[in-house]
Amino acid sequence: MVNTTIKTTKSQEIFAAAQNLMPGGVSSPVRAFKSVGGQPIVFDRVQGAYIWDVDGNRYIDYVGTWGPAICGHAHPEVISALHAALEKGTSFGAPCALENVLAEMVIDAIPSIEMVRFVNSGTEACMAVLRLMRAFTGREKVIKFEGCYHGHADMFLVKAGSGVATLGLPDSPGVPKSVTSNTLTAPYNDLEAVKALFAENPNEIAGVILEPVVGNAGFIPPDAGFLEGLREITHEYGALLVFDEVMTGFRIAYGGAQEKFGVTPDLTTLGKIIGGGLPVGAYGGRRDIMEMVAPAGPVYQAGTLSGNPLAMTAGIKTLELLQKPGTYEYLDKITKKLSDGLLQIASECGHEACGGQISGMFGFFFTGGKVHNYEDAKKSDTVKFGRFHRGMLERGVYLAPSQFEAGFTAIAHTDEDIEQTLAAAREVMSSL
Ligand code: HOZ
Repeated sequence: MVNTTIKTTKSQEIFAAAQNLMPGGVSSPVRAFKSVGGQPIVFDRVQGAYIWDVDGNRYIDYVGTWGPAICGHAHPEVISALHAALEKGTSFGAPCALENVLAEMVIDAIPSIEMVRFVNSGTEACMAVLRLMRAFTGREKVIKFEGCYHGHADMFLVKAGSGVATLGLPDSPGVPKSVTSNTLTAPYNDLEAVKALFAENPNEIAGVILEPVVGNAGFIPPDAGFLEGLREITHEYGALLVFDEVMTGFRIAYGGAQEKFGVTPDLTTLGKIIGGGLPVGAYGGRRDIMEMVAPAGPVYQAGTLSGNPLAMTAGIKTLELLQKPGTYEYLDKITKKLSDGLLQIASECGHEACGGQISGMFGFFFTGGKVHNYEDAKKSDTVKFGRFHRGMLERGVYLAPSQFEAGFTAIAHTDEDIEQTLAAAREVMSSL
């Protein structure tokens, strides 16, 4: 039996002070632990598969800074490349040769990308891609899926996942109806609903954007034929298909979901892993569409820190590390062991649960059956999840503090880490 009382005095002091300084004490909502209860822990340092809090407690980490830490935190090769880059300055606001290197790596890896534009976050990438979809097609409406999250830009805050789902927020105040009136929504994995929207809005829909594997409503994979069906429908109606691979890019396969499932969209958004832990996003796709982006074309989009040498360096080194043979097989092996183990333990302890994984992305819900969409995900027992989350934290395992976020493993996780995690899960689940 492990010691389940952890001392978090310093975390509590720092978080209490933060409440007066920043809304909710945080820089991004989910990390405030609102939906799992209790106080968030405040981190001091990270290394490999582990994080340490300000009170000196160590946790096995399955958030991985929400995905980028796929090689493990603070990988020595990434840190050393960053040290060297730092000596040459942090931002040029002008062309930098490192942009070419990362651009070539992205173009080589992601089937849909013939040209790419770097930005500073996934939100920025999705904002820009929507403008481009509309400009290219001359149409204003766009279809997104319930529970999918494409950043916090106004037009995507409709039935959104991630923090919006975690906090159970209605569509956000401050978002004008006129902006979201062109955002149409359908349940994920429901091709008939998508067909109906196209039939009801002839020649008005610019395209369909989705997380090809949902990570922002919990982990929800596409049903067989769903992505292929979207490709056919968008072709039929002269609309664009956009994969938001901010989470899945370089995560579920080196070439993302489009490589894994063999479905090539017209445009793709990226983030997280391609920045190696520094702020980065990107969008790219067919050359004829991307050539509409300024200054090659008239669709405006810009950014002072875009393509900065530090982010490019961390991204390049991270992708180089991921190219080592066996990376994705290893991620798949340890994550399957974790995911299967959690489901097995839940079943043995008498809890209804379902879930799964693809390579180093996983999730589970406290509900029976199978989760196909956000409505199914909402049936999960979130109170039970909150108690599970707290129990795991007390046993040195850091999971995403929300039922509606996927988990992530890293090549730094060992078999022993997984076994310790499962031992902790058995203790917690047997006492829920
Ligand atoms: N919205 C991101 C997760 N899907 C990040 C949350 C955070 O950093 O708190």
